[in-house]
Amino acid sequence: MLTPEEVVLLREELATSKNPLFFYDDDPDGLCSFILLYKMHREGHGTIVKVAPKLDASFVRRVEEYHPDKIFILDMPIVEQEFVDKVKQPIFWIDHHSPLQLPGVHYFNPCIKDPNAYIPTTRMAYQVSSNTEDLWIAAVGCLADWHMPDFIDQVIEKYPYLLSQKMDLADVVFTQPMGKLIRIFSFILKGPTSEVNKCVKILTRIKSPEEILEQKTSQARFLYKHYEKVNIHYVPLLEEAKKKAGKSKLLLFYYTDQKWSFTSELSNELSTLYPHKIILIARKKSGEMKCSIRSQTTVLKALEKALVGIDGYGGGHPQACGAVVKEHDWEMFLKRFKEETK
Ligand SMILES: [Mn+2]
Repeated sequence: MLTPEEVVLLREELATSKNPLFFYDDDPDGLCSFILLYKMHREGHGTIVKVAPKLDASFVRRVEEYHPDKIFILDMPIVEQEFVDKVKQPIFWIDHHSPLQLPGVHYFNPCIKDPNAYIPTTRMAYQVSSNTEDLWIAAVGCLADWHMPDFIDQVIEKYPYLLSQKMDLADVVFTQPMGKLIRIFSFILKGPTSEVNKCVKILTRIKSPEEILEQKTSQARFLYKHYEKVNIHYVPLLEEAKKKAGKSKLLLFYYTDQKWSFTSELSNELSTLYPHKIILIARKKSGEMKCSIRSQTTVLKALEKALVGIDGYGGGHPQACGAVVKEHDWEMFLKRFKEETK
């Protein structure tokens, strides 16, 4: 969690910013962090960081385009020094991946003090915004990042139609209406950029989760339609992946799709269906294998070892991580990964 001093500092910096630019990760935790902070003053712009989980110098263009007075980076595992050096604005980076301290950046990461802390960025953004009207958004961001928020009792009390009682994280995410809301947030981020941006804009104006789930307004209907369009592509892939669950400890599923990335949604859902297996979902795109890995026991170390000397990179959290491996090194990587996870 953020310290009280950090909360005060971030509130002050947001309050005095006339045109903040937010860069955020391409997942519900990133999205919810942005919505919570943006709604405090409704100033500035948000940019989703797609393609790779890092903010590199190619994003300097965005800064030049929007002329922000401050930059806020949310839930991004990597920021490149070149980006920091090229922009003149003060940078505030809130994250919960492996700490990476860069000179010239105001950095907020609970893992610096406690390497085992697991506090999604949304949880910290909610500390800063502390607007109870957005309790449901805070819950979506935390749960989507596989974290049971400390305010779950409030969620049950305020939104019994999302979650009726206390239960396991996996049950909340996959058996309750709350889970559907998480899926909607996740699918809002998929599809053509212009449509995604429109959805995000709409989402900042939605007043309650009920509005979306019951499609009460034309804006909510737009979001729901987008979700359904994406879901049509997801469901058959999940069914196909389930067929790959055999006797082996590893559930490996590949698919090729230029347009739709469902690797993390598939790996999350499969890991709860098959809790004793290591799940490896790989999507082939542009000569690379983009992977999402899940396991109930720690798997990050095995991934790091398997990647040594391989043309690729990866990282993340102990039980949920990702990697990108060049196709020509894939077989070698897979062989090593199997050995490391035996
Ligand atoms: Mn996150």
